[in-house]
Amino acid sequence: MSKLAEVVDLVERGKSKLVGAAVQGALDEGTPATEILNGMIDAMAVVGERFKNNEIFVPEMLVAARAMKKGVEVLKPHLASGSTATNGKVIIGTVAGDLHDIGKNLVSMMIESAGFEVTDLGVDVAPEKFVEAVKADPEVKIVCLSALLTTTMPAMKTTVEALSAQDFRGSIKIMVGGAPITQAFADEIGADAYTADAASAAQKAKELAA
Ligand code: B1M
Repeated sequence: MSKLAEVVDLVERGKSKLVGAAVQGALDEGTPATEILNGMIDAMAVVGERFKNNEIFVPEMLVAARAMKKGVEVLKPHLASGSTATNGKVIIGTVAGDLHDIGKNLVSMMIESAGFEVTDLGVDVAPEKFVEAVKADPEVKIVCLSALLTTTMPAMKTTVEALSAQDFRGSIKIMVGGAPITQAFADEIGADAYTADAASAAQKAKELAA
């Protein structure tokens, strides 16, 4: 089994203690960091499919998530471009009611490495918290919202509405994303941009801040 295949297998099985060494092994074999990341993302999709089919349950999803986080820790220095540019300030969070943070953390990491200063409000973030965070720092240029559940898509809408009701709306851009989010939904709720993955989120942030 190649080291990359081992990483994928370990994430699927939630073996967080072993993943770090396997990721390092894959890097040592010359596997590009993005390929390893994509392998781990695919592993999480497999985990999600098994959950949907009732083959595994929430605890198994949780350990797989922990394993992926361990892998990303080792990968992080190899993914970040180390850009020293200062493109501005970004606030990011997962919307109210939603505890998924792996995708949000990847978006945060990629945007940071694209030269932004990122404040991560965490998960289950109420609309008012996003509003307060922007009010507290007039230099914020972009607010990034992540949602992984169809049931928390309305919270994303409410958050965009809360931000749009503020005087500062004209000076910030709102970016949205997450597995159930689409361009059509982003348009419907009045977000400025939707991107499907972390790398394109970083690219879009640069465009919006230019
Ligand atoms: Co949950 N979960 N989960 N879960 N979970 C999903 C999302 C699900 C699709 C699984 C399934 O049924 N197939 C399903 C949602 C179904 C739906 O809404 N239609 C689901 C469910 C149902 C639930 C619970 C309700 C289960 C329960 O309790 N009965 C529960 C809800 C808890 C809550 O949030 N209130 C729950 C709980 C959990 C855990 C806590 C156990 C764990 C999360 C741990 C954590 O994040 N720390 C978990 C996990 C791990 C998953 C799956 C398996 C993996 C998610 C993940 O990390 N993927 C997931 C299945 C799946 O996604 N196929 C599933 C990897 C990650 C890199 O991808 O987050 O999509 P993702 O991010 C991508 C893009 O979406 C994008 O960039 C990333 C890639 O580059 N992106 C953005 C994300 N945010 C962005 C923002 C942007 C731009 C792009 O701009 C701002």
